[in-house]
Amino acid sequence: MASKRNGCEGCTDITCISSKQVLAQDIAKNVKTGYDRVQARGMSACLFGSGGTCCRTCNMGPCQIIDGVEEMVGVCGASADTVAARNFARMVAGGSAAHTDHAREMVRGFIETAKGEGPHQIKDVEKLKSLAGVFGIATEGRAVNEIALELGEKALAEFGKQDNTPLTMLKRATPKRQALWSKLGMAPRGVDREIVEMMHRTHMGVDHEVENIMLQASRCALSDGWGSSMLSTELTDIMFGTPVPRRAIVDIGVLKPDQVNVTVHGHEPLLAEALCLAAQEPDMIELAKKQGAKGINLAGVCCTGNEILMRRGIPVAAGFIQQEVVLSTGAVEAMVGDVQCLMPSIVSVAKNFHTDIITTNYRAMMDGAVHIQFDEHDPVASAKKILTQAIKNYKKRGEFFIPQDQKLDVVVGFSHETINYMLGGRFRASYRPLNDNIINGRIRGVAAIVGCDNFKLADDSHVVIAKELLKNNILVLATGCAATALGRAGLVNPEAVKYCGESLAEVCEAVGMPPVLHMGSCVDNSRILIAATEMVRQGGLGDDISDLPAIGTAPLWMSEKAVAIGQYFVASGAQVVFQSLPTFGAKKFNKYLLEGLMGQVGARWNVAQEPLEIARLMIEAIEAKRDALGINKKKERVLFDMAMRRDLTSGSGIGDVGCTGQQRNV
Ligand code: NFS
Repeated sequence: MASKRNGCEGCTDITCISSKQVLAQDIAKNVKTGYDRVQARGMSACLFGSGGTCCRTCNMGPCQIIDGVEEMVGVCGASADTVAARNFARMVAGGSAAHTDHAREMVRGFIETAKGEGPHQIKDVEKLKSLAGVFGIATEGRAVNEIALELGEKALAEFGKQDNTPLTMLKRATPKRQALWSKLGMAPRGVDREIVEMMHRTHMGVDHEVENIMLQASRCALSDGWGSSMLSTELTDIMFGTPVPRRAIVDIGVLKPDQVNVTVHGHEPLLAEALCLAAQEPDMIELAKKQGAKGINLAGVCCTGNEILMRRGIPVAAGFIQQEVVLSTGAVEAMVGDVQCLMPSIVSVAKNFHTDIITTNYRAMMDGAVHIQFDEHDPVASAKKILTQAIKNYKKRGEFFIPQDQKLDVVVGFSHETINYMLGGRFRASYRPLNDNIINGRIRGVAAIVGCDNFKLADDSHVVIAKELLKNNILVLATGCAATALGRAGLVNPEAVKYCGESLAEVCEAVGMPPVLHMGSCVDNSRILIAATEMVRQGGLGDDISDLPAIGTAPLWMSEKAVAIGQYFVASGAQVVFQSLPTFGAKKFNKYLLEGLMGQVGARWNVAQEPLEIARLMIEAIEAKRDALGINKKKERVLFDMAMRRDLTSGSGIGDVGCTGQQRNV
């Protein structure tokens, strides 16, 4: 079978080797994937939809609006700008809602843990105390679980907060940013409230002014980035352990021919953690052996994969774009999902094989799937029920194909804390060396490559962008499915220094770190906000995120969550580049996103079509920030001497952290 399953004009080849190999097998010949559906649709995407000017907010329409044509406004008189801004803002609300509902579950799980209920413990006490400090919770002389319970309850209250004071964690931002948010009326008050207000204001007949709609969109997005997502990341770290560098493997080759393969797909780590615990229980292993398997092999898909990869070193089988492909191996006994990014098509793909799709969350059902409700009060028992269903399928496995050589080594686990210690050394954790290397020009700046994959676009886009950035001595941070894609290409690995410019390679080699730092799942983009703020706090790179030589991109975004993330990055002062935005049908609104926001929040959205164009734009933006900071003066290049190397590596680096799968609180 040719690699070009989506051979339509304008579409791209499947570049991912493991996907090509699996889909070329005879056993996959009846499988239809997103690539096939893109091909079947051709390039007939509706211009009103893609330009953002299709309005469905009331039943006088749907109204398809043409900017500048008087008779082509909405029946209510809504202009293209109003409609596009409302649609965009609703995407921000949708994405923020997804992160927020996920985060709420994590906070509830955290409270149960603090009460001593369930199988988990408070693992990172240092981080607990530090976050307790942010919430003004006394820690001196108190029991760990007592502090955790107060923190959990205060965190939960952030969701339903009704007064007009800002969310607690906004105080982690730079003083300048906090002052700006407060001046603009952009500081979020309650997480749920901002989403509700966004939906209200974009209801028919309420807010029609682009800037006012976007003011609330920023507030809503910030309630996600600095509110729910950040809470989720921090409390998950405290409960399951803050990630530390560890070796792991990614790609479809992580499936095992002689074990029960269970792929965990979705987002909330409570399910995945419970499955990890249950899979180690002797009765489950015994059951698997009775069925003729050598054991149980858990592998992640999408962001759940990234969560357990970061904290446990459990392999990731696939990112978003490969969820159907991993099933097409015929080697998966069950794909277990909770919420978000599960394509309904996986049920029909699974029907070609012995595979069960198991849904576990009452919020996310699927026709044709087996539903086993995950009981958060008895997580391991639920997980055992799920695993039992999967194990029973092992004997039914027919012909299968695992691309065994397609598994790439990665070094993951770069939480903000890890970066701090790795660069600064165990005894003087600090971003100072990073700042110094940026100021002296060895590292030109920092770029975040985040977000999804997308069947419409070249699936190697992340890789092309990353290689160009590395070549230009820009350090790359990665999260989400972008991080998985970079891992598949061998870039999340110290050996990837071969792709770096000379000076970045020197720094990475001295520290022993990969030039692409895997920072986790999409909710973990909040780690990037904290890391960026810490860089500012260290000094020498301006007094706000908007001064940093740093920029983000989500080149293959597909989910509303990516739009929420983009908006909270921009509202926090970090520029972003997307491949396209559903806004080009509304000139004034589009201009506001691409230019106007700059004057207001010091950052803006950018759009560039081709991966190399995206990379170039990012490099230019970083160099412009360096110019503005006055650090682009020509300096004699300094090569690392032994003393400098010792200085960089003393008591730090991934070498001494080890990759044993053990948690170590940093
Ligand atoms: Ni993020 Fe994660 Fe992947 Fe996109 Fe979906 S899994 S939360 S939304 S597709 S990166």
